[in-house]
This record gives sequence, C-alpha cells and structure tokens, in this order.
Amino acid sequence: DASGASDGDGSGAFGAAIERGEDVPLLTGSGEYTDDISLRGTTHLAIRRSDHAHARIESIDTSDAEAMEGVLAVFTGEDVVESGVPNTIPTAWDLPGLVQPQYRMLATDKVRHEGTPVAAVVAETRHAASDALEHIHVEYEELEHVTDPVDAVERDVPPVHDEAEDNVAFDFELGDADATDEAFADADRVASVDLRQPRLIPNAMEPRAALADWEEATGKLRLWMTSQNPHLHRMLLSAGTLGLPENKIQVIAPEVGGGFGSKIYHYPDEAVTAWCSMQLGRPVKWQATRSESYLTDCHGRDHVTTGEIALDDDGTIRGVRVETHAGLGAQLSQFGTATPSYLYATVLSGQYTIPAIHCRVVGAFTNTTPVDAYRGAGRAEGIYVIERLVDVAARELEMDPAELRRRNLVPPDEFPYESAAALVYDSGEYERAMDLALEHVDYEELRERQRELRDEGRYIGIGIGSFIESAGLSPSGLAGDLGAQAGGWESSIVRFDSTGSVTVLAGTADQGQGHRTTYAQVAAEELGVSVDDVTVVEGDTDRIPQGMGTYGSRSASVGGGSIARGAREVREKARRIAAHQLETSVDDIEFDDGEFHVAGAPDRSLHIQTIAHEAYLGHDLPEGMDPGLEETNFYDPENFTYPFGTHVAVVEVEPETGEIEIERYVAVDDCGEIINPMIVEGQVHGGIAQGIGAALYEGAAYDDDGHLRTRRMDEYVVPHATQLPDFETDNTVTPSPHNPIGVKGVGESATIAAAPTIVSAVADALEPFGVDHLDMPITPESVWRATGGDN
Ligand code: MCN
Repeated sequence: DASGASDGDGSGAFGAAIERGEDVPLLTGSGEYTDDISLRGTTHLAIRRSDHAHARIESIDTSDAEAMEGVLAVFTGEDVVESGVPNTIPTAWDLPGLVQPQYRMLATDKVRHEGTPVAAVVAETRHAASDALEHIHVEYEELEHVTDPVDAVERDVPPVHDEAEDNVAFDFELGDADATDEAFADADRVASVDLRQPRLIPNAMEPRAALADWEEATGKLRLWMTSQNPHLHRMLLSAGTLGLPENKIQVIAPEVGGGFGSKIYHYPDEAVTAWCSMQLGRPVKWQATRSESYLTDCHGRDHVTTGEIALDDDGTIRGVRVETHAGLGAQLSQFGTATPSYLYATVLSGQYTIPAIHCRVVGAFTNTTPVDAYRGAGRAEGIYVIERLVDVAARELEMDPAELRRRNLVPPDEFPYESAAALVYDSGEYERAMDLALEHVDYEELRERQRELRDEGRYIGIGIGSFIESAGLSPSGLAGDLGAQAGGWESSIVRFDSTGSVTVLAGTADQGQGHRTTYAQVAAEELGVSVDDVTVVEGDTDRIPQGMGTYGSRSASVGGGSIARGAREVREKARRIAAHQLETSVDDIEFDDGEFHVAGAPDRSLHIQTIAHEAYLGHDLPEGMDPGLEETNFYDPENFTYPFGTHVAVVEVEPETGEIEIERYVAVDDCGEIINPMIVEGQVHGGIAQGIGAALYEGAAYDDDGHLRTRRMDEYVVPHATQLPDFETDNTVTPSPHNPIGVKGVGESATIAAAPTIVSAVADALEPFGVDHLDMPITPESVWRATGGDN
C-alpha cells in the first residue's frame, strides 16, 4: 500500500523541506550529551589499556594506584570474574561454523590488541582516575602478533585465539560456484582486479561515553550512554554481561553526537562502567578521550580482495567471482560477522543483471581493534568491488564505462529483480538516474574535453559510481535465517494527548539524522496536524517500550513505516468517534486536512484534535470503545529497501606532483519518496564527504610492533570542508513498494557511491599511464609512483 507522500490527508508535511527542529538547541549549546549529565556523588572511571598488540598478562599490581588520593577502587579482570556476573560481550550474528572465542569485560589471560581493557580505576575526579592509570603495574609476556588479515591466515603465526588455530573465524560462501566457473569458461573475456580496502576509523564528533547509576535498594541500573540502539544495548547487557533482568535496566541515549556505526556495538567499556557502579553503589562516569576512540571504537572495512568479471565482447556481463580476506580484529563485535559476509556478498550484482556470482570470504582474527559496520557497512565494500570490476572491464573491452554499465543495467520492467547474489530488489529505474547524472556533467562534451586536454599534457578523469544498497534489513524471519540474533522490525507509539498535541515515541535512536523533524512530518501528514504539534521522543528504554535502533539506513523506512501505520490506526479510531458524534456511518466520513466531515456536507465536521479531547473525556464514545487515542505499532517489513543512484566525479590529476583536484561532484540519488528534501540532501553531503575521505585521505595503519600508527586527528586525516568540492545533488523518485510511505533509506548511500566514483575518476585520468586501479587512500605519493615518478 505504498502511495508515499500523497498517502496522508494532504497537510503537506511529508515532502516539505522543513528546517530541522533539533538544530536550535544543538547550536545554542542546550543539547544535553552524556558527559553533560551529572548525578549527586558521581565518580569517574578511567580504563587501563594494553599497550601491546599481543601478550600474556603475567601479573597486575594495583596497590600503588589504589593508594593514590581520590582513588576509590581499582579493578582487574579477575575481580569481574569473582563478582559472578556472566561477563560476556556477546556476538549478535551467527554464521555457519563460526568460532566464537570468549570475550570478557576486562582481559584476564591475554591482551589481543593494543587498547584491550585490563584494569579499571574509579576515582573522585576524572583527573585522579586517569593519573592513577600509570601507577598500575602490568607485567606482560609479549607474543608475536599479526595485523594483516591475509598474513593472519596464511603465515605461520601464533593464533589470536586458541580456539581458532589458523585465525579463521569463518569461511563464508555465497552464490553458485559451479555456475560461475561455467560462465567464466564460456565468456569471451575476463578482467580482474586485486584491491585492498583500508581500515577506516569512524570519527564521530562525540567520543563514546557512559554514566551508570546502580540503585541497590531497587536493584535497578540506569545507564546513560552514547547509543545508536538503547534497547539492543539493554538486551545485550542484561543476559550476556551483567545478569540483570531486562526490566531492571534503563538505557538512555541523550543527545548523541554522531555514530556512523561505531555506537551500535556493545563494548566492554560501557559494561565496565555499569559494573563499577554496581560494585561501589555510586554513579560512575566514563568519557572516552579522542585517542581512546581511535583505539577502541570498532573500525570499518579492512578487506583484501581479488575480483574477476567475465564478459562477452559486446559487453554482456556473464559472471563475477570474488575472494576476500576480511580482517575482523581481535574480537567478534556484534555485527562484525554479518558485515563482511551477507551485507557484502549480497550486493555484488550492483545495478546489473549478472547471471552467475560466487563470493568467498575468509573472516580472519588479527591483533587489531575489532572491525564492524561503518557507514555503508558491507554494501560499500561490495559496491566498490563491482564498480571497480566494471571499470577495468570497460578498459579491457575498450568500451566507454557508461556504455558498459548501460548495457547491463537491470531494466525497470524486471522488478522485483532476484539477483544471483540472493537479494530481491524492490524497484528501480537505474538508467534514468544514470542519464540524469551524465546530463549534469555534459558527458559527451566532457569526454571530448578530456581528449583535447590530454593532447596538452593535462589529465582529467571522469569517474562513475552506480550503486544499489540494501537498507533496513528485514523481515525478521529472513534476518534470523541468516544468523541475526535480533529482529528486523521497529516499534513506535503514536499518541494524541488530550489537548490535541501529538507525542511519537520511537524505538530508533538519532545521532544527527534529524528524526525529530522527519518523524514529525510523517505523523503530521497522516494525522492532518501541524508538524509543530508533534513531539518525537527517542532513546529511553523506560519511556519507549521496545525498539531496534538506528543503523543500516532503516529509520525512515522501518521506523517511519511503523509511525505511519500507528498514525493511520489512530486516525481510524478518531474517524469512528467522529462518525458517532456526527451521527453518521463511518463510511460517510471523509478526512481532509485534519477535519472529519460528512460526505457532501462539509459544514458537519469535527477536527481530529477536538476528537482527541473527546477520546480522553470518554463521555460520548461509540458503544464498547475504550477511551484514549494512541496506538502501539510493531512493524516488520517484508523486504529491505533498495536505494540506488549514480554519482559522477570530474577530477584533474597532476602526475608530476600526484595532486588530485576534484573539479565537480554530481550525485543523483533515488531514495524513493522523500520525507524531507533538505535532510536528504544533508545526508548525501555528509555521505559524499565520508566517501571522498576513504578514497583520498583516510586509512588506519599499524606499525611493525602492532601499534596503531594513526591515533590522533593529525595522523588520521578526515577531509576538511576546504578539501571538498561543491556537491551538486539531484534526485529521481522510485517509491519502494515495501513500506507504507514508499521511502527507501539514504543515510549511507552517498558514502557507498563516493569512494568508487572518486577512484574511478582518478584511474580514468591516469589511463594514458596504463593505470587502471589504485588502492585507497589514493595519495599524491601513490599517484606519483603509479605514473612512474619514482623511476
Ligand atoms: N529521510 C527522508 N526521506 C527518505 C529517506 C530518509 O527524509 N526517503 C530522512 C530520514 O527520515 C532521516 C534521515 O533522512 O531523518 C536518514 O534516514 P535513513 O536513511 O532511514 O537512515 P537512519 O535514520 O536509519 O540513519 C542511519 C544512517 C547510517 S546507517 C549512518 S552510518 C549514518 C547516517 O545515517 N550515520 C550518521 N547518517 C548520519 N548522519 C549523522 N548526522 N550522523 C551520523 O552518525
């Protein structure tokens, strides 16, 4: 029943470029973040971390630290074990044959990556706590370490975990290996690429933080934390880690300053904060420093891949074969197994009809920070591979890369399209979006200009990135079949208050996406009230009974879908009250701009806000109807949504210096019906910036000792605004048939598109030098080397 923006009563809220209601408090400093909250008697936690990549803990002497002024307690991993709590940081995604080593709050036997928590200091002040850290004496026996996912599996190194002698956590396959081999044998040509996708560090503006308050008398734990999914955190903390009943834990995510995936996960640190509060009976606060974030927030990507593509001479793609070593880091993070397996391999068909696909992924433990979903998660890695393959194939066939794409796009009448990589794409008009992007840059003319400039010794490159994304993982049954230990649904409450205002309680949790504005638009549209009448509440497990949270670009489609469904039920109850009070049948009541009126008699009307009042008075309701006007909705969509689009970049590369200048960046995105064009544009801007960051600047590196070399902002370079071009954005609108409001996600699309687009552009510029691929981040040095500068 997707009729999108026109589905409501016509109040016009859905689709309007309304300014974000959340911005004024955020910009004027009244937004309240975890670290802003202080309770009476708050103490401060600092965490002693290992400075070895791999070592056995011989002994820990805490006595000097304990004697320091202001220090209340120093705890080690043994103390946690002795406390008898379950002490597990559980994985939330199983895979066939998955090796799941023990993962405790504080290490007891070994440290497996630099930054592993080994002891916790609680003190009266933050400074006293952090000063005490260096007075904890830890003796280690150093062990040989490994940081590269291929080395971990193929070299003879001591295992990160004894349970996985060869460091293989899983060996995953998707697709039909035999059919793919046959396709390759029958095809005219094969092109291939070897590539690395470096580790990325999320860099949210606000580092992670937690404030725990254990109330002995009631046995209740309140935990404020930087969470993208408070209910999931509540669940994981409950059974797996602290052994408290779920209804004795309240997780509150106040303002959260960005996440990009990094705040989905259940880390040891927040759990230790809660456990310390339970030991001391006082509130305990932990605020990560920026360097701590670099060492401990889950990193993203870390793939080493060989991709092959088989084609006929006319450009028809026959098959794709991919083999990847994915670095998982030292521990399995919640979705660290799903990201490089299902979320990756299933998008390898991209926008194309590819009859045979086979992908194998070896998930490898390494002595590094755990790796998990980072904006684009899995889909970014997969689209990068297929887009690189299409470009190298075009080079091999001497065919224009836009033309090669065009010949293989899934045509509009093929939807729903079942890909050879096991997804069913909902809807798409791929060629329309690509044409629009190419029109924006005047593609044919640009190619002409490229030829002319080459004659003058100047090298411009035109990069194309066409993508699909699987957003909003659902339905729950499918997620469960694939190994998810959580559902794909979302929940909300839509409530009219007795004076006609509306409260929406949503199970998702914003970190900057603008839910308070867009959800208000969805509810206002359905209920025929003003956006200003709607207040949206997220991020508190005691106020919002259930939810799954915000990740995987699911909030608009699954969360918004739930709100629309709930609001429609509220509207229908109100319609029955209106019919009763207007003394007519329900079928005769029309709804327009918040007003219920009798068909053919517009004067006989009642406004929905008046009815809300009546619903709570309860004096004159239809026979048997309960008072009140609110609905709780659980919504489990029947499929993902599949946003798509084409981005085009024009770069100029100076081979002598290796400098890359982005002249133009055009993004055409299709996220179905658009709730708020301004917010969607903002999401696309942020996404492009992160994709360009990956392509040209970012990348975590470890030194020979297994220490993170990029541990400060001046060592790990995220692009500044001055390093980014103006973004030219446009949209096509192909509604999703799978949710009540026709929307598709947009939160990750542009990150997925931008990295391959930029790499495509640089490789295109360097065609005269015989360069068809350069690994990210493409630095001036790598360009200079690739063009023979060091010869
Ligand atoms: N939207 C819309 N119309 C659509 C689709 C979305 O108006 N057709 C709006 C939504 O209502 C929402 C926003 O765009 O306000 C993003 O929606 P959606 O694509 O559903 O994504 P989520 O809200 O679930 O956010 C998650 C997504 C992810 S996975 C990452 S990573 C990411 C991203 O959002 N992290 C972000 N964008 C971010 N933006 C900010 N500021 N900070 C982050 O950490």
